[in-house]
Amino acid sequence: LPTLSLLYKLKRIAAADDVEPVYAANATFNDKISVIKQDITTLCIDSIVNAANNTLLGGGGVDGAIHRAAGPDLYDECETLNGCATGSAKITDGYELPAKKVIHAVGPIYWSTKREGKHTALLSGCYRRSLELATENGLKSIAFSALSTGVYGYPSGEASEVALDTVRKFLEEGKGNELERIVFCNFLQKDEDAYFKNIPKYFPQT
Ligand code: AR6
Repeated sequence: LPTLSLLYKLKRIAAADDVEPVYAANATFNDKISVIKQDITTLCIDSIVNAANNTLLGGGGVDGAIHRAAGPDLYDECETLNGCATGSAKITDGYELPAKKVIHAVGPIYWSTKREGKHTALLSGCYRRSLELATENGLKSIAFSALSTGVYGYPSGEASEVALDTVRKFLEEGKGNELERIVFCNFLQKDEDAYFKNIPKYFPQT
């Protein structure tokens, strides 16, 4: 997968006058980041992050695709987990997936949580808890689906900023040193576009 440093060379990512960086450029961090548009179930990686719901028992969208590709053993393990709170995540094996582990994150439903002013903290919590689970389990790579941006209605631009900011802070805090690769795996063009627009703010070019 191309790293961010390579993507900067290959593509023109956002106009310099379009965004103000909120962090200083750091080549080490940029070399850990990839942005791709792909079916996440095909990734041969240590962990993929599923956009699950509170039951952790499957559903539509990326959740359905992951359960179909992983096979019935994934459902059986999920049944033992007693669900998961919104804004948090739990980890399972990957079973028939090429990914070793699946991290099931429960993103917020945008409009209802926005009314309470909790949408940003809940989405950020999903990214942070997923990163913690990856490092606690000795995993070196993680690929995030665009959590909450499907049926849960979180706008792609806003969601990408929460994701990028949370990952950047985690790395700045020195908590992600063991993580070699963090992938933002998009399925739709609008989500990939949102990442390419916002990346220079959080991971500026050196
Ligand atoms: N690979 C990567 N990304 C995908 C794939 C795939 N195979 N399929 C869809 N996406 P959604 P949510 C993208 O709706 O909004 C489920 O029923 C999709 O384009 O899957 O968090 C759960 O059980 C979008 O960008 O999740 C919950 O009930 C992103 O994945 C509910 O949906 C997330 O869209 C969760 O809603």
